[in-house]
Amino acid sequence: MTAAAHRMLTVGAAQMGPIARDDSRAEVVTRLLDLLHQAADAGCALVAYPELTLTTFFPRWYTDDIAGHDHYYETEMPNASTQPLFDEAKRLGIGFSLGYAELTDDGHRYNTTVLVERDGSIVAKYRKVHIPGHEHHEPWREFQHLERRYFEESSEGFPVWDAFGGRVGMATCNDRRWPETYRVMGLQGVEMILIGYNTPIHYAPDPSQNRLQGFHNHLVMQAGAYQNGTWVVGVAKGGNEEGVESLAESAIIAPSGEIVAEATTNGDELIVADADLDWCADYKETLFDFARYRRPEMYTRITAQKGVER
Ligand code: CDT
Repeated sequence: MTAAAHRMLTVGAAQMGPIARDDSRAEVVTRLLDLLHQAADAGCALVAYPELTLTTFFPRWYTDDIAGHDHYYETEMPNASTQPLFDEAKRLGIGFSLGYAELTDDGHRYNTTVLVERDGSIVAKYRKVHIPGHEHHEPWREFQHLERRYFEESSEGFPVWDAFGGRVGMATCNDRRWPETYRVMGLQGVEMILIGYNTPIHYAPDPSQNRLQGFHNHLVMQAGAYQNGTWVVGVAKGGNEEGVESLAESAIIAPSGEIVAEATTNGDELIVADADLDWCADYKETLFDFARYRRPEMYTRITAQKGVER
C-alpha cells in the first residue's frame, strides 16, 4: 500500500512597507499586484496581506467626528480599487487574505479581513475581536492608538473554513496576543491561521516593552501554533509610516512552533513556505490530543470571568 500524498499548500506572507496618508488605493493595489506576481513565480496558492492593507494606519489620528475618517473605510469588497487585485489573483489561480477597514450599510465599523479562494470566490470575512488602544484623545501620547474609537468589537468570534485543501482561520493583530484566539480555532481543527498586523514599536502605556516587540510577536504566534498544532502566517505592515516606526518581522510558523520563513526587511517583501497541512496531525493526535487530555471542566473560569478577581 502506498502512503497518501501529503496535503501541501505553498503560502506567501506579503509584508508591506509603510503606506502614506496621501497614497491612493490605486498606488497601494499596484504594490499588492507586484507582490502577487512574486507569489505566482514562487508557486504560491495562497497569499496573506496585512491588517488594514489599503491605507495608512489611521487610528493614530484623532477626529472629533468619526465620519471625518470615512475615506479610510471600504463600503464594498471588492470595489473599483481592489477589483484589479481580485481579477489578477483569479487569473493566476491564487487565493488571498486582505485586511481593510469596513463600513457596513447600516453604519458599523469593523477591522475586517476577507479571504478569497483561488477561483475568486469569497470564502469569508473575519472581523477583529480584540480591539486594542483607547476611545478618546490622549494628548500625552506621542501618537494615538484609537482603534477603540474607529472599530467595533466583533461578536462573530473565530470561525474556521474548509478552504485551500485544509481548514483555515483568521485573526488580526492584537488577537494574536490572546491564547483564546488560537484555542477557539484549535478546537475547530484549524490547520492554518492567517494573521495581519500593524504593531507600533513604541508602546506608550509601558515603553519598557518597546525593545521586546519583536520577541513578543514571535513568542505568541509560535506558542499559538505549537499548542494547537497549526500553521500560523503572521504578516506585518512595517517600517516608518507617517513618523511611527512599526514592527516588520513577518513570519511563517509550522505546527512544531518553529519559524520556517521570516522577513529580513521592513518594506514590501514576500516570504514563502511549503506548508504540509498533514504535519498538524502530528501534534493534534499526540501531545495535543484535545479529546484525550484536555480538562475543560477545570477551565470554566476562562469563559465565566473577564478581568482578574481582586
Ligand atoms: N493593530 C493592533 O492591534 N496593534 C496592537 C498595538 C498594541 S495596542 C496599542 C498590537 O497588539 O500589536
